Amino acid sequence: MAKASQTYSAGLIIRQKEPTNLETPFDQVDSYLTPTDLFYIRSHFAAPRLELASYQLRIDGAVRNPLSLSYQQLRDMPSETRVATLECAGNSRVFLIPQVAGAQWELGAVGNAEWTGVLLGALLERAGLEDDACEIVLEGADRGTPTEEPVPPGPISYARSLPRDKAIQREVLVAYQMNGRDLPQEHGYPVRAVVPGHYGMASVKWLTHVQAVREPFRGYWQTSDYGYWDYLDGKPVRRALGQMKLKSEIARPRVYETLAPNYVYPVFGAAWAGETEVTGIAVSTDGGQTWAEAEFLDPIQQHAWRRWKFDWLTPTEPGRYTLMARAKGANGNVQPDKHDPNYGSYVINHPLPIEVFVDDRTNRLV
Ligand SMILES: Nc1nc2c(c(=O)[nH]1)N[C@H]1C(S)=C(S)[C@@H](COP(=O)(O)O)O[C@H]1N2
Ligand SMILES: [Mo]
Repeated sequence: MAKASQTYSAGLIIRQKEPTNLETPFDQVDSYLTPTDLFYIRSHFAAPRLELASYQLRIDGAVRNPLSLSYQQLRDMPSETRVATLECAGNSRVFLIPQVAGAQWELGAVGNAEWTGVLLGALLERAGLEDDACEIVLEGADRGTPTEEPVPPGPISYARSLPRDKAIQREVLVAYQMNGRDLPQEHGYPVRAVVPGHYGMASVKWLTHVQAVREPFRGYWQTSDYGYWDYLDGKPVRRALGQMKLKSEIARPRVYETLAPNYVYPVFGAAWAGETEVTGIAVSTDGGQTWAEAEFLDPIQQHAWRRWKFDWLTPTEPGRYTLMARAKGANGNVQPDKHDPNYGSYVINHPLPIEVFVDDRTNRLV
């Protein structure tokens, strides 16, 4: 019999109480799949309560046969399962100097889960996607008035579009399960999109409407919010965030942890990328002056993170040390040295400094 005091999850960190924005304590990450009750939650509005009996997924717009499917009809379609890492585009924002507005995520607005559902591409095929449809708009049932300028005149629902080419890829799911169980309320029950390789904002929760459109969707969450500056013939243009960038994070030691001198500490972390593969991890324990290779604990699997470890013989000299990890991708990319200001308060994928203390306490009376 389970003891009453048995603990299953270390719990989440509150970044915002209402709407619910909760962070994974990243130093608690161990397993390849993030347990559902440790998986971060990022919501712009209160979670809507959808009833299974009345749930309908509408698929319309630039399609030959608009259709509406019940929950049971979705469940009766062939299912697919994918492992995918979701990272919020604002993850690690707390590391930016000077501080920027928005939820002050540290390392834990990221997780890796197994998702089960039907292919978005199969639904679009059934609906007869028109040749001139360029994007697919995914809309959730949650509504409210967003806060970032420019603010729309009234309440709107959460909606994001995907380029047609991405939407029909076999990794993109209309999912009803997470880690082998029905989606929890806060993760989009009963049905959500899962867009592997893209930042979390693309994976629309409480999905009720899929609309094919003939011109690019310019909605709030691709313009006011979740946008960045790109350059076209040298001129800055606004674009919507999409693919996740290469990134590695150190889970242990945690920030400002104190370690004993002269022993082997297993530095542990995870690394992921958007559409490419993570092929190498370099770790520095001296603030980026020298680097050594870490060892992967997981094989390459596209769209999923790879955990890694590095055995660090801690210095004999007490003091403050800065650890950093830098991932390399199959396309030859490495993480940039600094945050790119074109991304504003998003895409914080430079090697994050994890400061720790080495202290010999054996001769202290504590
Ligand atoms: N309908 C809806 N879908 C949404 C959001 C939302 O506020 N409403 N937040 C998005 C963002 S910004 C992220 S990072 C992911 C987080 O998914 P999770 O809460 O299951 O971790 O959901 C995305 N899908
Ligand atoms: Mo996000």
